[in-house]
Amino acid sequence: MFDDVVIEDLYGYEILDSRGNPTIEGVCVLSDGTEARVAIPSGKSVGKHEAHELRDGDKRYNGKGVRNAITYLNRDIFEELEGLSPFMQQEIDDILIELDGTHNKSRLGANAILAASLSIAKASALSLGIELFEYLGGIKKHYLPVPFLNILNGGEHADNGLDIQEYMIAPVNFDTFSDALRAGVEIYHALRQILLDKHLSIGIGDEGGFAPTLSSNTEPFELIIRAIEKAGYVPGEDILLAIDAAANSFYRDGKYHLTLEDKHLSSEEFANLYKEWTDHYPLVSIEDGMAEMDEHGWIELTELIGEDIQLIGDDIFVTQMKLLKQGIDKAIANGILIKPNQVGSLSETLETVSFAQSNGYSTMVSHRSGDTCDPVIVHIAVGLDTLMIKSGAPCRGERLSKYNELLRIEYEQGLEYAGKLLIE
Ligand code: 2PG
Ligand code: MG
Repeated sequence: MFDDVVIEDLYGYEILDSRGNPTIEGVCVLSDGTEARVAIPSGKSVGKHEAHELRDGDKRYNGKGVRNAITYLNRDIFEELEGLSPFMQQEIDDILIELDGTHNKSRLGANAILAASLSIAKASALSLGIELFEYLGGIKKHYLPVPFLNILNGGEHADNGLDIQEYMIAPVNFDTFSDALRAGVEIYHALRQILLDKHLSIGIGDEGGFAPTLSSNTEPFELIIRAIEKAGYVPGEDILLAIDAAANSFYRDGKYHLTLEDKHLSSEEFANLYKEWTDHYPLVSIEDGMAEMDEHGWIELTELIGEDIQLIGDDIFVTQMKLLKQGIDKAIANGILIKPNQVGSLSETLETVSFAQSNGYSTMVSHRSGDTCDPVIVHIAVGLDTLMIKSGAPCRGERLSKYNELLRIEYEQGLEYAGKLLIE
């Protein structure tokens, strides 16, 4: 009977993301009446090799309109896919890549291509009456991922002068996802009270974490550890710490410029500073510890602490298998961040995840700093058992939509929580 179901319509329109910038909401309609929508997120601290996000560059929205990308979706992409079965994702994505014809999806736009790719997958799952994570991951056992909650924002996501972009807590020592998330929320609220008591700002950054003006890049660790204890949990046991340094943003002329502390460090010095941090604090995961152009620094950092600490490559791998492979060959990092819009199609995202997993690299699915309330990334994390997800703080609708989708999946499907797997 599925032979009869075909793609009947594919179109998009402009909606706004969490920063008030236009983005594509894509719709796929199947011949059996199924309709699925997806919304495409957008990053601020972007890697050089990310797939191209097509923006109009005219007067509307300061050049950020996406009408051209939508025209490509409604016209070129739809013409190519109309009448095809939606259940052949790989073939569909291959067609899209070929139709675009560039190495970085710059002709049609990765935003247009991903809108087609994801909405077709979502419609397929809906049409079959199964969850998207089941459609993507099959019938094997699935886990609810550990949420890495970015409760203190800095870098390009705030204007508080912190050089490090994200300070995250990972509630691991819990039996269920909902208990883990609750602990994260309690700690977030405890941190708010601590900041208030110290007369520091409780204003928030792009990802919902607080963005107070502080005096050093390690002060957030102290504050967060106090918040963990205030909420009644044990740092390093119940709750682990993680950062995304997003080091691209303060790497210039071969040095890492920690402006807040007036430190200007070589790769080696910076790697040693990370080592100090991991020795002093329950910091177990560092994302983009080195800049993407500083391969040598990456190799050095991996050599120094890669045995004990999770080192996640975001800007350096940009969810692309080819770049990950090069990194693995050079012994760079031991984990990868997964953002579908960095590569621009679902099949390529899945390919990168399974390549990472089969090479022993850990995988963390991620939102973008400009996001929408679409929780689609949750299904990639659950379906492919990445065991980790980051979607900002438990604050702001577009961040919570992912955590709430995980709560729904837990309630309806009763999946096991991955927390204890990570610390075993
Ligand atoms: C990151 C992301 C998400 P952006 O650097 O990991 O947190 O930020 O979307 O701005 O690239
Ligand atoms: Mg990052």
